[in-house]
Amino acid sequence: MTGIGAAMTLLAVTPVMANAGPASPTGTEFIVKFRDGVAARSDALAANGLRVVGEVSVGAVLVSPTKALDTTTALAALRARGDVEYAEVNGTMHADLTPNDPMYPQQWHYYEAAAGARVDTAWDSGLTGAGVRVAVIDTGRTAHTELNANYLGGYDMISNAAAARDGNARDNNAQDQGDWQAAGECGAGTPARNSSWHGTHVAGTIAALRGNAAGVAGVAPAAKIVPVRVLGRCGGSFADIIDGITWASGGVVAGVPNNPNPARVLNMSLGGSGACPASLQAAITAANNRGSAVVVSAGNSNVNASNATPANCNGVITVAASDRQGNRAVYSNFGATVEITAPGGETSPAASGGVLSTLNAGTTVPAAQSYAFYQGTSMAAPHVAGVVALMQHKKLAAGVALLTPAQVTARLRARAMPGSCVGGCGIGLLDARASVAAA
Ligand SMILES: [Ca+2]
Ligand SMILES: [Ca+2]
Ligand SMILES: [Ca+2]
Repeated sequence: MTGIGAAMTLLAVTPVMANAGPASPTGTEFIVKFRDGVAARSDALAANGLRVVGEVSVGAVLVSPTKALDTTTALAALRARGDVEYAEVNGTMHADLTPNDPMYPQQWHYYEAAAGARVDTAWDSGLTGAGVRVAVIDTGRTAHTELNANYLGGYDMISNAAAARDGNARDNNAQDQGDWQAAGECGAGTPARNSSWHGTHVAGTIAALRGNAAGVAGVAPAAKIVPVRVLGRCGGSFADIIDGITWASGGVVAGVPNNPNPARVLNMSLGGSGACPASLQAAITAANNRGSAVVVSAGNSNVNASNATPANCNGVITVAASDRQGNRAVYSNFGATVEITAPGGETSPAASGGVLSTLNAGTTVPAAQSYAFYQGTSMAAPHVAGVVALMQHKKLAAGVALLTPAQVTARLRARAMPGSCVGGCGIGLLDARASVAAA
């Protein structure tokens, strides 16, 4: 751990429908074809509790029940008739979606057999994260055409104006001002480094626009991002991060207007060393009690995450990182506090082994939007956060209560795929498709 005392740092290592899926019967309508020369027999249908509601262009009729009936029984009765050629459920198809985003083929971390998180097949459910807000507690936001439509108002929670680099303390503008540093600026021996635009990368994995014929795709491309800026020059303080968690989840922070967009998924791709501070634990527990699942990175030090925080706090979903082959990434922390592993990639020997997402090209202050491969447990966590958004979208679409944080964790873990890991990587590799099915 480098940098100023009691600071946490970001956890990226900077390098450089067409065909039908299985039908989903609604059970409410049927397509019935009477034999050629036989007009639709309204009396026969009525005897089966059905009535014609439309025509289908192959000479069949669309029929709807006039009373509650059992689908199997109704179909059997129709098919037993000599004048019925066929009768079947008017089912549902979904796009077997292959995104048209030109950089999607480089996002191996979504679809490759070895270690991809099966995001592509999860999308076949039609779920997009619509209606779900995900707080990205990180370096803040930058303008990007892949993200602008999905940003909601966030907050700059950095209380030190020098660290914030925007000339003031806390304010309602979550703009990432850059976290570049000169050699030694953040403690003896710390290297010079360009701005990371870390929060922009994390946000892109969660909710970059998909299907817009541009750039990359996010895991939950219709989820909304609430950017909460807590990391600036030389990292972020515990106090600011704690208040960020409280605010993001809908709690009260003195001197700050309440968040109009409380998030039920929080992503924290950041960490420091040591035990979980009691104050940080209290904030996480309170967020859980408000219904917010808290997804955190395990850390990038190739050590047991028991000494990395917030990875070691209770009530968080601690995410380790895998490489492109499904092995624990060389840098990833591990151990009993890890709940699950997701793709974090390795940018050596080839950058393309990292996770591709949105970025900014500025070396210090923001400049043009861009894309880049990063590696890190910081990149793994947002895969999980995006999948949680898909899971909660499923509950919203069904009009039922959202999953509690404990239910989210249990469903993610009930359905993970096996991976290769020495030291403990939780239950295994994230399986988006199965997690969504279990939600
Ligand atoms: Ca500020
Ligand atoms: Ca896109
Ligand atoms: Ca844990």
